Parts: sequence; C-alpha cells; structure tokens
Amino acid sequence: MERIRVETAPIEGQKPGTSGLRKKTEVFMGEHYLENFVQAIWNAIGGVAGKTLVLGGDGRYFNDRAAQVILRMAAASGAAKVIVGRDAILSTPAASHLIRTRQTDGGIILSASHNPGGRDEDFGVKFNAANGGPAPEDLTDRIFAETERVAFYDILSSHDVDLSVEGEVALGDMRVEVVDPVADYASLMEALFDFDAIRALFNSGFTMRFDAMHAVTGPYATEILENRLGAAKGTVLNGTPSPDFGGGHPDPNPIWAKPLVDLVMSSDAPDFAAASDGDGDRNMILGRGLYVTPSDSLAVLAANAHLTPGYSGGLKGVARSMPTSGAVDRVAEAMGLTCFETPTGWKFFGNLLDAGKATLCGEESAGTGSDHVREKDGLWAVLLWLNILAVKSGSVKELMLDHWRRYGRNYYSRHDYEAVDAGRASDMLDALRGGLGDLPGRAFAAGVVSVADEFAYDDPVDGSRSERQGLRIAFENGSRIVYRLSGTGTVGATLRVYLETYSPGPDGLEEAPEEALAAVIASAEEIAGISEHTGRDAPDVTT
Ligand code: VG1
Ligand code: CO
Repeated sequence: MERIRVETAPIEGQKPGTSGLRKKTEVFMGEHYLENFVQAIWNAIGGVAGKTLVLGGDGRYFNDRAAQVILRMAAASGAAKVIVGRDAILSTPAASHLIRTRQTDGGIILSASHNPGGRDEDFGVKFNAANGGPAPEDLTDRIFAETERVAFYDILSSHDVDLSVEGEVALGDMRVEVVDPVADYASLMEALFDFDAIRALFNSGFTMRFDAMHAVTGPYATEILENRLGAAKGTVLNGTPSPDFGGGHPDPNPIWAKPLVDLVMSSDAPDFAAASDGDGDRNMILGRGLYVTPSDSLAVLAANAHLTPGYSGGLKGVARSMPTSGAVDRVAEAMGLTCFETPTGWKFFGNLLDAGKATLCGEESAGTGSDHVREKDGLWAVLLWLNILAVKSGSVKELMLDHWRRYGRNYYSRHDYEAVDAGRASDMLDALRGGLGDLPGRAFAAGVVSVADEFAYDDPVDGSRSERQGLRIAFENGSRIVYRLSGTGTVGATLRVYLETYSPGPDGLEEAPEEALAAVIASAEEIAGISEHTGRDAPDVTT
C-alpha cells in the first residue's frame, strides 16, 4: 500500500450551505472534486493525524464509492481510526450519537438530505464536530477558505475495505471499525422513552404507518417500531433504502409524501402516521384526518415532553429557527422557559444545547431534536409523539384541539419558488431590503406593519454574529411574513416565503390554513412583487 500525493488546484464553488456541500452527483464524481473538499476539511481542522472519525451516509448513489475514497484519504493523512456504519450507512442522528458516545474528533456524513438521489441528482458531504453537531459557521468558513488554496491531497493506493462485515480491519496504519448502524441508536431511544407504554399502545390496537421514503430510516424504523415496539409488520412503508430513493424526493411534507397524506385523509386512516427524510433527521407527523405542521409539532412536544422518561425533569429552554412559527413561544411563556430564535440550520442550535440553555429545538421544515444528540432527529420526534400519545390516550386531533384551545393557533405555511434565476431572486430581495424602512405603519390586507427588518443573530454563547438571515415583516395583529433564499438547493435559487397568522380562539381554530392565511399570502405578493420579479404566478411547493 502506497501513499500518493496528488497535485490538484482549487475548484470553484465549494462553499458549504445550510447543511454541508451539495452539488449534482456528477459534479462530486468529477476529477479531484470530492478529494479537494475532504482535504480542505482535514486542513481546516488542523489535520487528521492521530484522530478518530465517524463515517456514514444515507445510502444514495455514490455513497459507497465516496466512503472508500474518504477512508483512503484519512489513512494517508495518518488518522488513527474511522468508525463506519455497515455498508457505509448511518442516519445523520445516528452518526451524531456515535461521534458523541465514542468521543471521536468528529465525523463525515454523506448526504444531500431531502434532495433527490441518483447519478443525475444530488450528493452532499457534511462535517460534524466533536460535539456531534454540524460544523459551526467559523469552521465551514475555514473549510471554504482551504478549498480556495488546496494544492494537493494525500491518498492511499489500496483495495476497497469490505464494509459489509462488522468488525475491525487495518487500512495501512489506520484501523477501520465497521459497526451496526442501528444498534447504538436504538438503545439510546430505549433509554429516553417508555417502550413498555408504547408497546402497550400498539397492543391495544393503535395503528400506525411510517413512510421511510426509500431512504436511510427504513432499517432504523423497522428495528425500533416493528421489532422492539411490536407495531404490526407492514407499519413501515418503503423501508428498504435505494440509491435513488425510488425515484422520489425523500422530503417528508404533504407534497412529496402525498400517498401517506392521502392515506390519513381516507377512511382507511391509521391512528398515527409519520415520515422521515433522506438522512433521517426530519419528520412529518400526521393523525387521522390531520396534518400537524412542524411548528405546531414543536409546540406540542415542548408542552408535553415532561410526560416521558427522558425529559421528566423538565426542559432547560427551547429554541426555534427564526422562520418557524411562534407557537412554541407561547408554550415557553406559559412554562416560564426561555425561547431562543436562531437562523435557519441546525448548526446554530449546537452552542445552546452544549451550554445547557435549551433542551428542545425545532424548525418549520420538520426538523425537531433535543440535547440527546446534536442533530435534528426524525425517529426520535416520532417516538416522543408516540410516548406522549401513550400517556395521554387520545387521538392526535384531540390533542391538537386541546393545545390550540389553550394557546391559540398559529396558522402557518411555506411557499417555495424553486430553481428561480439567481440574479432575479437576489434583485427581488435587494429591492425589498431597500424598502424595509418605509413599511412600518403601512396598512395591507394582512394588517398594519409593526416591524420590518433583516434578521441577524448574535450567538449568546460564543458572541459570534450571523447576518442577512432573512427579511421579516411583522404585523400588529401577530401575522408575519419572512422571505429568504434556500441554502440547500443545487439549481438556481429557491425562494422561500414563510407565512403566519395567529388566531387566539376559542373561535376560528379549525380553518383551512390557506384560507386563514389568504390575506397574508396576498400581502406577501403585494409587498415583494414576487411574480413580477421571478416570473412565477404560483409557488412550486406549498407546505
Ligand atoms: C433547509 C431547511 C432548514 C434545514 C436544512 C437542512 O434549508 O429550510 O430548516 O435545516 O434544509 O435540513 P434551506 O437553506 O434550504 O432553507 V436537511 O434535513 O436538508 O439536512
Ligand atoms: Co435531512
């Protein structure tokens, strides 16, 4: 086995976005592309010599090949050990957990999450730090800087490591430990939740469907829900991961998981249903005849987590991303908890969790998590729901109605305009930014504007500042519009428009969201001129 130093030159555009570097798979498969980025990671963390890393991914096309390249590069640069999920598979939360329990120096997760997979679709690489969480901004900035000056990378010439068998093997001077991707994670879930109570719920005839969307959570959900909790065989749908996710988008929302939504709206509806995304860190929650918005789910979990063993001591605080609705804020206020507001992306929650300032975090995009790992965690959220339902023994709908009666309802929707011309999208935001100062006091269909600003975040733990995190317009009546550009797309720009209105109840708690939001939607168009700027009459995806 020989260590080879390969000369290379910087490749443009290797800037990590909201969650790692995502590009078309063919771009990643191009000469030096993956290698440059991985070498930049090594350079940015002060080298990997003597270090131990975790490695795994969501199983999409190129996952297996990329894992072999990364192993050879780690060995060539003197890493002590890499812990790999069998067949290079690890869900994002399982990887986060392994980094933490095995006290490694960090890990690499191969995933473009909800983006479709396949040779013609998307691939991604993200680096997580020793706390198990996504690389914070200063680290992703350093990685990007290294990609702009990388001149060579080191790699071992060797055969592939057999990753299909658990156990330890040598690769040069480095050890490779292949582990069961599910076992440690499943034990963590057993430690957090009352599995006996959930088992009893299933025994009592409670029915569920979990759509793994042909992605990484299939094996996790089958082991935990069907094998350990006794849910009926067939509870897990699309449970075998495939490299192109069955040709779909593994994005757990009413658009991409439509068959599941149709099922819960039909006469065959199960009591409870859920879905997860490509890398297993996000979740969609459904009850019979009901879609629970992620922002509401976060609020319900915050209000009830103390009913479950892992959170019986109460919460230290909660956190939500800025575009997420204010539903959880109302719960936090009632419970006397601090509610932090962060920019979009899980990397901003890490410091709050590490510092013990927050226990529960969530995003409107269906990411929910807690301090049990440093990532959002789809199955964890599903199990927390199940444990709460086992304790409260009512339907999802009753639980939501109780919640709204107590706290009022934050109607919420997100409109996405995908693959918009990047220049036109930024022109639109520039124009809006320029006019923010004129908006307060003006009346629109949605109400009178109280505040219009651009969100910036000052991290209360390390004092770092993140600017330009979304334009927000708040109305006196509690309604709100947020505009921002996605940081996970790979084609043009994706404009996200977040819409919210508040109904205090007791009347008006059961409207259709798009109706309750009609005035806010009209005002979002009037204020920003979306169709004029983007040339689009309607959003591509509404969630
Ligand atoms: C999207 C979501 C964000 C989430 C991110 C990564 O980012 O809006 O809430 O954290 O995806 O999730 P953006 O920049 O496209 O809005 V995942 O499950 O793709 O790792
Ligand atoms: Co994901």
